[in-house]
Amino acid sequence: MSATVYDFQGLKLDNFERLKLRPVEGIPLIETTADTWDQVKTFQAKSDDLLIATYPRAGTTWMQEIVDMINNKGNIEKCIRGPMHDRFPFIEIVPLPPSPSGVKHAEQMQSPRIIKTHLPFQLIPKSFLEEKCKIIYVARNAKDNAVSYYHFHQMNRGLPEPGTWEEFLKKFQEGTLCWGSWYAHVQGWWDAKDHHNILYIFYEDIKESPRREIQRVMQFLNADLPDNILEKIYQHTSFEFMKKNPMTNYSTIPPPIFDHTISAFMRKGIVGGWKDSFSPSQNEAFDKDYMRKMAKSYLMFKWEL
Ligand code: PPS
Repeated sequence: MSATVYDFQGLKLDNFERLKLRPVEGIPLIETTADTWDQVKTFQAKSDDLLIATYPRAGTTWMQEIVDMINNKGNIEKCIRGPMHDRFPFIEIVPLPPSPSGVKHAEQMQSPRIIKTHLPFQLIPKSFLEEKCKIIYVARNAKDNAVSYYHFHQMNRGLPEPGTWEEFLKKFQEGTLCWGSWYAHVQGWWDAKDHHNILYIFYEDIKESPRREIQRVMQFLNADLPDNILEKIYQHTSFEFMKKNPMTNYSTIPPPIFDHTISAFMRKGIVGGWKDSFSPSQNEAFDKDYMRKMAKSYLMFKWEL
């Protein structure tokens, strides 16, 4: 029997192997990122670039859509001009050809650019800081973040095999997953926010009070928009709407890369969903380890709403 051959952007793909990780300055990254690291490191940001940074699965897509809606003053037609991966260069990513690398994509794009990254603070191209670019960092509680990342590994062949949930959780705690340790990531960006132009936002806070947090983002972007536009942004960026919207739900990336039948990119979009995945003993051990790793941190997360 012949293997399924998928057509992706004109490319015939079969037997697409999962990508491997390779450390860059001690952080495990996708091997194609590691291969092209010099280009990422020396990327030249412009002062009107906005960088959206997150640990993977912390709410990047949500924030991207919120920012795009703010920049376009609530004009939905403008925001559905293309899928996420076309509208926002993902700076360290090297997708399959013919898509350009994140760096090339950004270079080809007109300003003002909104750029996505999952890099820990110490690895972002220094030009973002030299140019004093605005940066929005979204953080999500470790348990929901880990569960979401696990399901994402299952459906995304651009990442290594996740193994069982038990095995995956261990790797999450050890910091050996792609983009490294969640603990160091959220803390590194937290420490950096007092020295750079960074708005630090929590996924749980957006969930709890989306209008309030959208207003914080508006303020940060110096966007003074009336209440009816705020309402439109709120509606358009709700989980239900974004899950249905092909420009935000990544349905434009088909198998063999994203297999939405295994898990949807827009999966549950809730706070506290981790309770269905963590066994009582996993939860106890995780909490103990968390206390140890975060003992000196002032970061406080909401684990449920
Ligand atoms: S990625 O792949 O790293 O860019 O993923 P990212 O966008 O950071 O995170 C995906 C998770 O965010 C949820 N999401 C939302 N939650 C609530 N409201 C809205 N509008 C929204 N948009 C995205 C998405 O469902 C993923 O979380 P889980 O828990 O897996 O559902």
